[in-house]
Amino acid sequence: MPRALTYVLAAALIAMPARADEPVHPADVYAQDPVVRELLSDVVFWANFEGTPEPVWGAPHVERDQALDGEFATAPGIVGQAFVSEGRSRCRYPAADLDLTRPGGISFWVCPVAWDRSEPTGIRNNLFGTNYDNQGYFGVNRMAAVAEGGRQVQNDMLYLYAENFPGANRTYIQLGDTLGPEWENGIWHLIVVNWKGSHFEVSVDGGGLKSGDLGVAIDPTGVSEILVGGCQERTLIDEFMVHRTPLTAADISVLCAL
Ligand SMILES: [Ca+2]
Repeated sequence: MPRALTYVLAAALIAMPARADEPVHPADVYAQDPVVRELLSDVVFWANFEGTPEPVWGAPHVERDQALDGEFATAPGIVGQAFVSEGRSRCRYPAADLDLTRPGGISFWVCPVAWDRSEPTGIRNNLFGTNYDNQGYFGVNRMAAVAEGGRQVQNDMLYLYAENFPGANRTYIQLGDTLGPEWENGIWHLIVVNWKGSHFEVSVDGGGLKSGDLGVAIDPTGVSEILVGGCQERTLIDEFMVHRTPLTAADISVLCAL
């Protein structure tokens, strides 16, 4: 086990009793490693799913019933416990900490558990997204292969979408033409989404940042919620964080090495 992860696990176990009434910042949990601590010092929201959907940092006053659609279940995660999303279950949080008016970023871990990749199903697994009031929203989905008339017309894909922003282009950032064997069930992946002005960037597993441009500055009006999960097929999601500044390639490498 990597040394940094050992630190994190030990610290996370100490921090586990914390709830909304006893907030814990991830920089303090990762305090043993100064590089990780520095990276996480700008985290404004953190849900670690240690037995509850409630965030341990940011979005105070979220109560369990308000923070959940469907069943809440956990399973062993990348650190401690992870949220099990299936049957479209998802965690939902006020977007107050997701200020799109300045550059920022999101990071989270995903592990497919029961993704059917044997044949085209057209199933959509929502990994992360924003809710909206008649205006722009964005998120990351897995779209299983699609068949029409016995012919496969779309590959099994992971992509970021940004739609309905006033005056903006619809933006899709396709993260590879098709999900490779590294997306077999049981393997964890780190997904990072940055936004800067009119620009979205996405990285998977520390790979190069892929980008898409809305054509106009991202307008935060109407983005009301952060949604974590919403998968049809059983999927684990863990250590969801909103960062005050976009993550650099070096930052992402640090997260990947945990
Ligand atoms: Ca966790």
